[in-house]
Amino acid sequence: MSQLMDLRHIRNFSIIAHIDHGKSTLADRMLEITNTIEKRKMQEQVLDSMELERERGITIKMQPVRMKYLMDGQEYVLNLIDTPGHIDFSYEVSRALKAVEGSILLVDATQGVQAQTMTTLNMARESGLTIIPVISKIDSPLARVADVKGEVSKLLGVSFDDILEVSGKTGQNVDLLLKEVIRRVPAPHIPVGAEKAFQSLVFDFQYSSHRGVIVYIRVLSGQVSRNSALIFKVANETFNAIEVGIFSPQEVPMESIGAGEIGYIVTGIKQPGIASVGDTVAYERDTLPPLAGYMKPKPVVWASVYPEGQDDFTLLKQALGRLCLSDSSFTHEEESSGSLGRGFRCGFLGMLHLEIITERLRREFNLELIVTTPSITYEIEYLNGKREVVYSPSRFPDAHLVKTVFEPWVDIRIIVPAQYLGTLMQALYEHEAEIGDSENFGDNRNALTIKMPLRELMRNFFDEVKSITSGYASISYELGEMRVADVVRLDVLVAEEIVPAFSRVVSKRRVQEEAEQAVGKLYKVLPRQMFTTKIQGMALGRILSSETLSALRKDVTQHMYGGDITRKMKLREKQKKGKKRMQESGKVNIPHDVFLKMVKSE
Ligand SMILES: Nc1nc2c(ncn2[C@@H]2O[C@H](COP(=O)(O)OP(=O)(O)OP(=O)(O)O)[C@@H](O)[C@H]2O)c(=O)[nH]1
Ligand SMILES: [Mg+2]
Repeated sequence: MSQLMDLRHIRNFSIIAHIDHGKSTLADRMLEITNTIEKRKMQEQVLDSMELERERGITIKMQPVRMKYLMDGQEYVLNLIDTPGHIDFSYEVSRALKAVEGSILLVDATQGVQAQTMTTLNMARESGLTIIPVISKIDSPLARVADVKGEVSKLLGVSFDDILEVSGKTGQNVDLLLKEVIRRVPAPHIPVGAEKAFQSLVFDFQYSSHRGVIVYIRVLSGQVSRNSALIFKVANETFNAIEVGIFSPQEVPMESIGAGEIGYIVTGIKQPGIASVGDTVAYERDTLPPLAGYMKPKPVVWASVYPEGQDDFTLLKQALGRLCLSDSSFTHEEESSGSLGRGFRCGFLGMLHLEIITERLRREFNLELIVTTPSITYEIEYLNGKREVVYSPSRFPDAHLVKTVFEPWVDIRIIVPAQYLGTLMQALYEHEAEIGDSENFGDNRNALTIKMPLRELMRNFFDEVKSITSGYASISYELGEMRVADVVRLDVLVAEEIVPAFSRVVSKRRVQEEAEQAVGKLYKVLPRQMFTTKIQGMALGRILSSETLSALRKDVTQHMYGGDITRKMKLREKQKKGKKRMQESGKVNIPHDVFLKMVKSE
């Protein structure tokens, strides 16, 4: 039996901040100072190990890592969890916060307090964590350290002396920060009444094709070793620990891990749906009730995902099952649509999340996909009294059947420099927003609280605000209450047939404009067909806009120059496949990139 850690010498903490404020870069320096990663293996934002994280320079998934640090002759174990800053991945942050006792709240000295600074701070406070305020990027020539310290001191109600100043780039003061983590963050303590039993909270998981689900756990009490007979308390499923270990940041097997520690258990479980975040892992014989778990996040946007060829349906099903074992915030269920065949209705926590999941499907599973226009959920009260939640626009009922429609609203926080307030107000009006409190932030910036229909937030609100404020505004939001909505279904018809993938629900007052836009866009991106093709926008039983695509009589490959024969063959293959689908879906072949182009904003 290995020597278990003395709780007094363990500190568990996370780094939280607005996107890009330097969390992962600060973590790099901590890993260096503590010699956790060899110099030659070091690279920038080393904890961002996913291909997409590296390409985009953002953190998508939280990453725990264990470090050792010597202070006053005593060795401490520091478990750090680096978290993502983007709003779509807030669920990662909230889960990480339940596994630690303290958080470093990082604020970029060149940017100041931003919307996600406040959101993540509130999350940390709700979890009762000790907060260490830190100003980052103090090396930058654009750093405004004193101003930003002022903002942070006001936000937290602390004195300037309590706020640390660091640079993740040069490493300045990072050593000092580690010492402050040891001083300020409380050591873990064992919950009363559970001293002997092994209890651990699953805060994340990963999937390995050889070893099944690997659960990431925070041990609350007791200890766990390899071969222990364990149980998922909520799922009520037993398994044997194939391996237990810690993160360095790669998995390092240990004989056992004990109270106060963060580590992993290899479960060998291969089927989806058993392991879930928030579940409690305990000894099989244990009789204590499960720990308080996590709230399941509500999807914000929905989109249907279909394989380009129906032969890939099974592969897509497996791929989605696998993705659910590495991303607990993503949901999917089977559906079928006339023209697209069998596919899945998927729920995402935002547009970036949608983009990341569909990109992972393409890359990790080599799947060609059709993704329908993202939409949100509506609650319908029919004239006959029936109520139903509709989360596919093509299933949104005709107006004459409906008594009332309810839609989700969001609570938004925007931080914006005062000079942009005027133009921002105009945009808010156009997006049907209700403006609440406004707070002066010092530094000539305002923090606004706003309510808006989620439908309007999804109508490119982020990009619009970024552009009218030259990138100086930051936004965060959370789902709020349901309210009565004045919306209708807009259908797009190609050759007089509704294409369900293009249907959407729009505000009644914008239906004409939306119909024109949708038809205009499709007119631009749809290849010409063998016959004259009508493209129409229809709502409330009326055609609102129409364009006619003239006929084409040539083999498309003639347009290709370069004479690459394999490319031509491929195209011919595709055309053949397309023809097959054309018969299935009626008259018109809509290539999958047209669906993509329709989804993408201009
Ligand atoms: N000058 C300067 N630049 C920094 C510092 N820390 C980070 N950066 C830069 O800021 C950008 C974002 O850094 P990251 O460490 O990825 O930020 P992050 O908070 O982890 O970002 P997300 O995880 O996506 O929210 C990168 O271009 C870094 O090089 C710093 O101390 N000084
Ligand atoms: Mg990061």
